[in-house]
Amino acid sequence: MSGIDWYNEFVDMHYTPAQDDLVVLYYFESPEGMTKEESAGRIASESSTGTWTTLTNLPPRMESLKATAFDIEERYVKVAYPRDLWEDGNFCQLKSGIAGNIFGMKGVKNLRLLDCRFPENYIKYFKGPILGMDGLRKRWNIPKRPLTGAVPKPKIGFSAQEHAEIGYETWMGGFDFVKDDENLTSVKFNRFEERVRILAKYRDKAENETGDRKGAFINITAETEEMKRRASLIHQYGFDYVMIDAVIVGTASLMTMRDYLGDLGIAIHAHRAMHAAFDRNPKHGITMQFIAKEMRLIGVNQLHSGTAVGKLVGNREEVTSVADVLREKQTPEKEHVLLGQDWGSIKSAFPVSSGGLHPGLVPDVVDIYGPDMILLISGGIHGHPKGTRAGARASMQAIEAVMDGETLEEKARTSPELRSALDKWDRHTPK
Ligand code: CAP
Ligand code: MG
Repeated sequence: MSGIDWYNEFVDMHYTPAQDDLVVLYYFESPEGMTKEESAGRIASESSTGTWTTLTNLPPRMESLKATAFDIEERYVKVAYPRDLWEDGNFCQLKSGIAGNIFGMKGVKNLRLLDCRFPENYIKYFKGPILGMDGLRKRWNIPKRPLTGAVPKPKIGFSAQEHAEIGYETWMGGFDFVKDDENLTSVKFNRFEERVRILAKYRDKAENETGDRKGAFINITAETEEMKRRASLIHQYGFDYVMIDAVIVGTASLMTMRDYLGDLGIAIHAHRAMHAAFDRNPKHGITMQFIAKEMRLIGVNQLHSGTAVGKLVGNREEVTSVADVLREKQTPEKEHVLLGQDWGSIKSAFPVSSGGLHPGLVPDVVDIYGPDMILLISGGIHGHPKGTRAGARASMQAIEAVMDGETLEEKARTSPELRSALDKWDRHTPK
């Protein structure tokens, strides 16, 4: 090493990743006056064993722990990280490395973590989902069609009793699940304990009247010990799902909850609120597919992944990439988007499509995802001219049409609730 810095020692275009290297794909832009190689060297260095200046008396081990930027193509760089850099089973430490200081370096104008490919001897330390998609379909006896749910809307403001009554109407309209919204936890006018108790009462009523199993994604988001208490109450009332705002509670808390809930046989519905704070900008931040990879490894059973046609950002390519990460045994490689990933024994997870949907958009969403998904239609049922139960019925009629290869117009001839929904929204794509 000579001179003031040694970043160039973290770049080797002839390097071939070892079998058990972790490989990360980044998008980056160099600042004025800096070459791609100089930026790439800084990314590899700062996320592994480097620092800003040359050092003296380093132990020989240091050389074997260095990351290597080995494939720089325009604004994309692949960096290989030796497996020994990473603590077994500690996803927090991984993010501190590959998603830590480097985002603030002056050596990049923009930086986006696109994807990370994990070797088998890294993923084997993670539990993954307690049940895969097949296991959940079996548990709920819903072999083929999308599983359905809705949030009482407006998202917050109802009392526990009012919330549960809307939930009952949702279940009676044929939906499988009633979901809390991301910012509904335990507030003065809707205490958690009361909501669980009353929802259980209406669930039992709906099950008795329909003969179908009915469930709920009740939001336990809070400090971790409190989440455990709320999960235990949910278990006590016979529910076998919880909802967690997974990005907000964070990696450490989610890992704790995966362990705790796994022992209770409870599945996790992961809401992704706050993801757009860092995955929306195409030039800087962290992609939703990387977040999805983390969530599947840790072990959520389903994760919001967008609609492409609804009210929130996320185009078709992003939505299908996230779905591939969650569902496939082998996630395919997509240049500059996804690194291939063999998931070994990690079970699959359902993508959740939600946000601005209504019966008229069901064909589009099923066309994008196929039927292996959780379909959440909330404003799109409560805004139905004949109310929640009719709105849920209209959505189920739209799903039936798609599963039977019928157009919505054909189906609407014998489905008055669908007809009313199409008369109000047609194929409207909300902004
Ligand atoms: C949808 C929703 C969901 C969003 C989250 C909302 O309600 O409940 O939180 O879908 O976005 O609060 O907007 P609507 P994403 O069906 O009434 O729009 O799924 O993209 O994470
Ligand atoms: Mg919501």
